[in-house]
Amino acid sequence: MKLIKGGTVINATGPAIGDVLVDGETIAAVFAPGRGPEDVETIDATGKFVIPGAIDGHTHMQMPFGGTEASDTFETGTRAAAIGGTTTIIDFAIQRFGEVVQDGLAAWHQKADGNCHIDYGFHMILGGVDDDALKAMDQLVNDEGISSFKLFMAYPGVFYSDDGQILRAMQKARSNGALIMMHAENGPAIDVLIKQALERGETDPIFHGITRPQELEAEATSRAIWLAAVAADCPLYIVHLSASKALEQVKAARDTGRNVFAETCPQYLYLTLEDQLGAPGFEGAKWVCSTPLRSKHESHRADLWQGLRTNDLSVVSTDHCPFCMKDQKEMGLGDFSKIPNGIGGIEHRVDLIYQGVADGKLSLGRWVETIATTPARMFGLYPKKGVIAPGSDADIVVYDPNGRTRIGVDTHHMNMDYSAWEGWEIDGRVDTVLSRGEVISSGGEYHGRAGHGRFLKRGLSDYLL
Ligand code: DUC
Ligand code: ZN
Ligand code: ZN
Repeated sequence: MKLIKGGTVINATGPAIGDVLVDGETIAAVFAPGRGPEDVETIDATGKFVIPGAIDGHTHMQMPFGGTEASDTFETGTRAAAIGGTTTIIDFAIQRFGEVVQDGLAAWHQKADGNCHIDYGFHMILGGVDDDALKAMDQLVNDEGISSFKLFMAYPGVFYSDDGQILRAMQKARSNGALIMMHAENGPAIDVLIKQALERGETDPIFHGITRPQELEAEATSRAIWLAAVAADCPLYIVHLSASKALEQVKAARDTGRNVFAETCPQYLYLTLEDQLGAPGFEGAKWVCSTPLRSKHESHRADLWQGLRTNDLSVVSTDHCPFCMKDQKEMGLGDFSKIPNGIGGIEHRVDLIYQGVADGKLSLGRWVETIATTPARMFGLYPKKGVIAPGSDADIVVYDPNGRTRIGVDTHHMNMDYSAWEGWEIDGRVDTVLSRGEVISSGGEYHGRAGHGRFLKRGLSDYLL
């Protein structure tokens, strides 16, 4: 048994002073200060926060993309996650066009099995919605613990689903209780803009953002929302929402009581089209991701922070999809459309969103809710994960609000040869991390191991109507 003593326990409901008793892999009790047992190992949390281990509901380890593969393996990526206070990930298994869904899933299990430092689940990307894939959705929900499916309105010829395919998948989800996750960008229209830009000789990384205007994110978001309405209000979760106009669509749907949710990511809360994607030369390639970073001359970042406060944005995930500059991002030298899309950030989400607390933009409870509790509820892991409460897994982070975190390629643990946040020094620091009762990181020392992480069979979303 271990007693985490003297800290302030923060759940989604807010802070409360208390001592957390861990028995084996689970939380046994939360005591009023000083009321816990005395003859057990203690972890001193005086002056610190005790929060549920964070859950990153959107990662892409070893994802094949644009002729290469995301550079973090399940081993390196989950280790970096753990060091940064994330104790569960939900990665995207992939069914490619023409592939049997279950074969794509088996391939993902093979990549992850025995390699993860923390617990993990899978969503399933459907790259080809047909009769067999629709049948497979039932099997995955019923037998495999996979209760969410990602569809793409972008990337024609790769992952793209047309509106008819989307509607059929939504109808299936409505009947079996699954959640549809949507990459909402109008891919065919974007492809026209890309072709026209390249014909004009506009090849620099910034044109990745300029050819994906917010209107095409908003249009796709709106279309997805209406298609879900036609599918008897199938629950819909918009991934990596980046733009004010897309947020307006989600907000309008939620205001009428629709079962529509959205996440954003740290990169959209802090970084911009001009300052990062528009960096001189080829430097901007570091920040090529889709949806793209948005203009600093518009109100996107302020609107996204507000959306997090009002719950129009329910979750912060990373969309962790790292590529090195060397040999990977470089594939797009002279043609931005060939730069593999993705940013790595799994290690920094807890700190970057805590910075929102330090800046007065989010409450402590909302910090925990958006990075841990709501992801657990949204993706069928609650109350096993996402809360400090008796009976829950002892996935716990002791967080030092007075610490500082300096981010950079020399100190991070992700398998990337650059940092999207190079030189940033921010408030707060992950002090100690427990995964199912084991101290896997403490005071900058890492003690975890590959293979500790277990696959999580997930239930249905708590937000299902
Ligand atoms: N967006 C990215 O930036 N990378 C992977 C897939 C995606 O949708
Ligand atoms: Zn996406
Ligand atoms: Zn993604």
